[in-house]
Amino acid sequence: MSLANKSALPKVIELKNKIANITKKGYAFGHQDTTSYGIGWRNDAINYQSDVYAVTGDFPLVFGFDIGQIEHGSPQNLDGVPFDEMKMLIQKAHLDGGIITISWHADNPVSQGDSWDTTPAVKHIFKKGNYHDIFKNWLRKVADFLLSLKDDKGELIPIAFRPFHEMNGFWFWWGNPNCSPAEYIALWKYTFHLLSDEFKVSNLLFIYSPNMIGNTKEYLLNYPGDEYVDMLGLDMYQHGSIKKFKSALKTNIDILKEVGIGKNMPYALTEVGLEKVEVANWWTEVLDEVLVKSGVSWALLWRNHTTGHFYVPYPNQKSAADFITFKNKSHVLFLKDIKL
Ligand code: BMA
Repeated sequence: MSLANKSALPKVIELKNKIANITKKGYAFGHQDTTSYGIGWRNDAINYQSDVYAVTGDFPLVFGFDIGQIEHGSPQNLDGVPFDEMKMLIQKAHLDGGIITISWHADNPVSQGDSWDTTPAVKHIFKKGNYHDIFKNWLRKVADFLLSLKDDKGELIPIAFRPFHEMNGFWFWWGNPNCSPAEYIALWKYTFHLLSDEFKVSNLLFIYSPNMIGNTKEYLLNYPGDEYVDMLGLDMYQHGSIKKFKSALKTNIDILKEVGIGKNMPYALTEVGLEKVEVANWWTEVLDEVLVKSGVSWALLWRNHTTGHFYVPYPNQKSAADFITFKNKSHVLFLKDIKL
């Protein structure tokens, strides 16, 4: 396996191999902001916790974080997680053998609105564009943060970086109706170039991750090329019936798998979930039924924000018992399983 950034550290290729090798045993479980907060608690720098741990006695193997607002030099991200705390949680997860993945809900560089402000912006961020300096300065802040993620020996922590995700959806300023595929590809390449060449960020593995698609062509519509990508992702949430979701998830995973095998790249379900998990056996009868033997490296569930917006059970939640059954399956890998 190779890497897009030829100057990336050997640790990044080790991470890529580790991600690919997970599939020999099954797939990893991931959770966004798992140690930052959960239902009824926030990280207090004393107790290291997670709703996943509270229910199962183990942490996820994949730890998701988001650096939205780092571009402004803000002390905390868009969901109120202080960046200095995030850094410590990343160090701890890495020390324990976890895989770190980072997304970036970047603000709109033109309107200064949030990621969901769809004012056309992409075409203005390139050299000679009116917003080029702003964008480049934002990327410098992103680079500074990523280069500050170091382990206890002072060595950089490898990160699976997932910028400008769900680009085929209408909701982000980098999404297709708000920029063309050609503009998106240019955005990706320019971001890659700034981070890798200009700011010398050497600890990143780049993940391309569209939202749910209908066919391979759609999956690859915004693909910047194998020289700019290390791994393939896909985001997909259940909004309708179980039956419809399972069938669509299966189709989507088949596409992801076909592209992944063709490109010899690991692939993962970079976001998945059913908000509030009101289906008691969702873990074993919906998610695992589709993912078992699918070849995905991981499935990352989104954040546990409030009782109205969460994706992983907390103690006594309706799907908690099934979540334990799911966790105990030998092919579903949590943090302790990597030590086996
Ligand atoms: C979304 C929601 C938002 C959040 C964003 C970034 O899916 O959870 O509330 O701000 O992700 O984490």
